[in-house]
Amino acid sequence: MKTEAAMNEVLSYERENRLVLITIANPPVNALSQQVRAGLLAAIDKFAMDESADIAIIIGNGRLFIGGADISEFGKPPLEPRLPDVINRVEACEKPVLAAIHGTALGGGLEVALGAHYRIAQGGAKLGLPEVRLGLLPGAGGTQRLPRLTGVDQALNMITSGTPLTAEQALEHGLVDRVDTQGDIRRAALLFARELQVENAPVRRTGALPRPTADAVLLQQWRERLEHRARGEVAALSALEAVEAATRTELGEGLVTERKLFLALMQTPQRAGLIHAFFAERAVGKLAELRDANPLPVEHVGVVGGGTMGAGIATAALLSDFDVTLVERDEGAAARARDTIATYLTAAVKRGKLDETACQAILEERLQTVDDYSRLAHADLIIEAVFESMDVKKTVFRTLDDVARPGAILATNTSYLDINEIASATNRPESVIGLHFFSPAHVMKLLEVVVADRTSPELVATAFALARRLGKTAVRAGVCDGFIGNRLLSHYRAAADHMLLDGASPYQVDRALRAYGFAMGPYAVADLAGLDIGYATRQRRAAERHPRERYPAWADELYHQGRLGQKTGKGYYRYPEGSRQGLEDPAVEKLIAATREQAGVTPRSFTDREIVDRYMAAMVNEAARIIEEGIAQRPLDIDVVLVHGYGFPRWRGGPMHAADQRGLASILADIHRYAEEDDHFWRPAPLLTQLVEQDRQFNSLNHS
Ligand code: 3H9
Repeated sequence: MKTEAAMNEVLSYERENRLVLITIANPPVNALSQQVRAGLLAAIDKFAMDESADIAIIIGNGRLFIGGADISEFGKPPLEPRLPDVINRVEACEKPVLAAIHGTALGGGLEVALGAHYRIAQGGAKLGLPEVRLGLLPGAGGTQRLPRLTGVDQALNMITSGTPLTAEQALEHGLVDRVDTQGDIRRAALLFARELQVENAPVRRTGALPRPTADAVLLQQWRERLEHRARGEVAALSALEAVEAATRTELGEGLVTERKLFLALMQTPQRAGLIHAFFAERAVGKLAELRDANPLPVEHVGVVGGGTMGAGIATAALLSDFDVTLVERDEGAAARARDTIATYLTAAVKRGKLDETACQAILEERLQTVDDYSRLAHADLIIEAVFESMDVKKTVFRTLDDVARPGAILATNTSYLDINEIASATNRPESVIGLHFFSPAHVMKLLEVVVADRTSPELVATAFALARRLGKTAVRAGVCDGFIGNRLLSHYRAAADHMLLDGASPYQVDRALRAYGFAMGPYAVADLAGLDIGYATRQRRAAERHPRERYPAWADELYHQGRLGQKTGKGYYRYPEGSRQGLEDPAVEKLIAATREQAGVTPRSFTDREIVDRYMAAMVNEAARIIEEGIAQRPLDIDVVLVHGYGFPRWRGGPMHAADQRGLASILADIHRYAEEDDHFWRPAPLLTQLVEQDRQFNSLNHS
């Protein structure tokens, strides 16, 4: 006999042979929305009273168990019932409850499973507590129950990194009782429940397990490790405090501590920043032009040019199972490109991303390195990554136009050149697109998809699909010098150079920006990229330089002295004996002082706060222009570019989100003040002025 009742729209209660299936159906990820929480509470109450039911199974409909609390409810007034109460109710139930996990059980989803008395997971399922990545800690018992099951060290591993375990690892650590390998979680859960029923298995409350033990040394080591890693982020250290509470107090008291810490984190700007970043990453691919466009199939990728960039792109494609043909100008260069790719793949083996056999198979079967363009005749997508020169690129595109099959996608990896002009070298400009990878291309997650005037929507859709397959985040950009990222970089870097001209040291600028949360300061970045790049850019723009532009002459001098950064052991910093950790160098400060003298500047001091304010104001002002011109469609696109490609602290959400948090009026006031000294560089963007006048935020443009 089978009875079924809907508790509400997202939760059903189904009874069969004294077993109950409580099914959550809240697509797309079965998030624990108010309706799900209310339904689950009602279902457990019903089960508790149901005299014809012995065991309940909580299971998710669709492709996963539960993706966690409903993030879209965060920052809004809390809605009853609260998740911790629902989970306590599950645990307190007098009859056994089994959690049946497939796909993923994340955050509050895993906490529901921890509140159940037994757990079964489907092979390959992922179980994790990723709350710290959202600036939170597990706030529905996870910090108290997980260490009781796995021990403190493993629980801290999971909670402070947010990295999930596979079902198989979860079994090893005692987090689940059984792993099903047959691929039918519902059936496996019913079988498991039947066994429990036959055995008359008791309820088994995780919260009733003995307090986990941890010696002071272990906790102290964790604290030091997390403080070292935190770089301004607070969530992981708070999570440690909650887990420490689990080692000292009984469950009830531990849950109170956890709740207090969770609510405190909920109020932080970091939580708001990280959740903004989470939704922005998912919104970047939602573009009006993609609504009716289908991606074209891509299996065979051609790459032109086997330097660092071309080899990196080829490696990224090979690691994502594409067939790759790389063309170089002669046999020797083709062989060198193969060696570079082999080195990158070997490094991937060392990092555990690839096994040795797969690496050999890739090199033998899926990679062709040739010196003959005609070998690209069957490629679905060809990415050009040759020297940054319009003439060279046009020659390459003319050749590609001759050899590529009709309908093939012709992409350029240029980082600033006019893609409309490149496309004009072909008879098929609608098939030309910019795919701006970041170096090293097989590691960096950002891909700027640069859409030229004639690029077809199918190409844009294909570029986004390609990025997904490569494990990268794609952001749409329009054509201009530097697109989104490099155009912004040259502007905020100029603001930093102006501060150097006025008296700041590059080391103070780097320190101030690292303290703000950047992965690296701009001068350490310049050393990493190579000072020849900045020099070439200044040369390229020399003809259009405005007489009022303040010029960093010391940077040219560094170049002429052969101080090209890390690769020559000296740049802004010194790198003794191949070290990657730079040391400050008084010789550089002397060069800068000489430029100041020549420019007749009396040096003044800067506070770290002013350095950050000026740097951010320059970034935000130029970003507003980029949006106005339609180069970026929304502020969130800029946030994603800066976070994924330029080391901007993710916990600040991105520069546009950070600007909203700080207040646009105050940034505009700063710009007006800076303009009193230099009204050439500091011209307020009309969009920024308009938003301030209308008392609006950048975020208001994300939803339009
Ligand atoms: C938590 O649990 C706190 C508790 O400890 C305590 C509470 C008291 N809520 O990523 P996708 C949306 S904190 C609302 O493309 P996938 C997402 O925005 C939470 N919405 O799919 C997207 O919407 P749209 C801890 C969510 O298959 C759609 O679902 N949990 C949530 O590539 C599809 O998402 C996490 O941090 C959510 N929780 O990956 C897990 N999750 O279609 C966060 C997703 O409109 N989620 N959406 O763009 C994930 O990591 C991935 O979404 C997941 C699926 C792996 C689940």
